[in-house]
Amino acid sequence: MKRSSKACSFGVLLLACWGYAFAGPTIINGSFEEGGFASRITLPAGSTVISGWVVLPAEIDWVDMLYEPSDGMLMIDLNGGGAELGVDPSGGIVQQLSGLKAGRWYRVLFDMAGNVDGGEKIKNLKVVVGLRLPGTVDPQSNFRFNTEGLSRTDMGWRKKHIDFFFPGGGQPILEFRSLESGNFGPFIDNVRIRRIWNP
Ligand SMILES: [Ca+2]
Repeated sequence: MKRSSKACSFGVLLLACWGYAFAGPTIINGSFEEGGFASRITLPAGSTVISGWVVLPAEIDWVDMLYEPSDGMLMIDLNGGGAELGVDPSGGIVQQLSGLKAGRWYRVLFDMAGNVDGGEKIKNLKVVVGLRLPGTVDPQSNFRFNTEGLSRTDMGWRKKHIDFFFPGGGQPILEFRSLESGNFGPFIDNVRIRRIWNP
C-alpha cells in the first residue's frame, strides 16, 4: 500500500514537472471551432462571437464545411460582405496573446487558403504581431495564396508561419488582416504558437 502510494506521488510529481517544463503560450480557439456558430455567418467589426477573437477592423465570414477545412469543421474567410454595403471589405481578426516570456522568440503557425468562388486568383494576407506602441513597427509579414485550379472540395491549404521576438512590456496582439477588396478573401485556420530557439 505504501509502495503504491509512493509510486502515485512520483507519478503526480512527474506530470507536474512535465507540465511546468512545457507550459507556454497558447492560441485560444485557434481552429475557430468554438463560439456561437449556427451556419455560415458574416460577423461585423467588434464582434466577439468567435471565442477568443475580436473581429477588426472590418467584417469577416465564419464558414463551415461548405469548403474543405484544414482542421475541424470551421474556418475564416477574412473578407465578409462589406463590398456590397459600401464599407471597407478587407476584414481581420485579432487576439491578445498571453503567457509569453520577455527575451524569447516565438513562431505563430497557421494554415492558409483562399476563397475559390471569385475575386482575384491570388489572395493576399498580412499578419502582424506586437504591442502596437506608438512610433514603433511591429513584426509583420505578407502572405500570398494562389487559388488557380482549386475548388471547394480541394482547397489546397498551405502551412505558413511568422517568427517574432518578444521584448516584454505587455501582451502582444496577433492580427490577421485581408489585403483583398471584394467579398472573396484569404482563408485561415489552425492557428498555433510555440517557442523557438532561433528564428
Ligand atoms: Ca477549424
